[in-house]
Amino acid sequence: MLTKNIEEALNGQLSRELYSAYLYLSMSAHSTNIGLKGFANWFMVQYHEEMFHAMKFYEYINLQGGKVALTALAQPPAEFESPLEMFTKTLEHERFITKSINGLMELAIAEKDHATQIFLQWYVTEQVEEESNDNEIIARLRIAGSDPQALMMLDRELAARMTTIPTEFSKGVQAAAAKGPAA
Ligand code: OFO
Repeated sequence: MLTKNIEEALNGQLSRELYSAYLYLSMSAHSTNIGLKGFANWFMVQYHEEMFHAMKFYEYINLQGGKVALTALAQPPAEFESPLEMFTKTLEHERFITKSINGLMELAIAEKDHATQIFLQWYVTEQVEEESNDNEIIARLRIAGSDPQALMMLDRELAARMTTIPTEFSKGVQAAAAKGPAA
């Protein structure tokens, strides 16, 4: 069972995860548009990951007898000056999400909601990985500077990123996850 406060906070985070997906889909579209297929792939994989994050909240709210309440999503930015700007914005956004998850955890602790604390633990760990990935790519982009060859080499590396989470969300996250990674 969820308190009203927790239910509202979980729904807020569900919207933020959906916005994250929307933002990275926009970055993927921009990358395709400027001919960086590897970057486009990396952001498309990230889009799927964010949808997975969102659907885990969706499923948890339902599982606990709460009501999912969807809200309008803001329009994401569509133009970026450079790949470095995209990743700087990505890191900035992920830091915002980390703060948001931490806030949710503090609320769950204050309300003595142990189940929600356990549920959120996965996101706490995930955020460490997400920020670390972004920091690593930002460092690589800084080293590449304005060298087009170095940029294309990084583009090839990012093309290799594969989705490791299930994408059949309509079956429910748990059921889809039981089938293992998406092809
Ligand atoms: Fe990018 O971790 Fe969810 O939002």
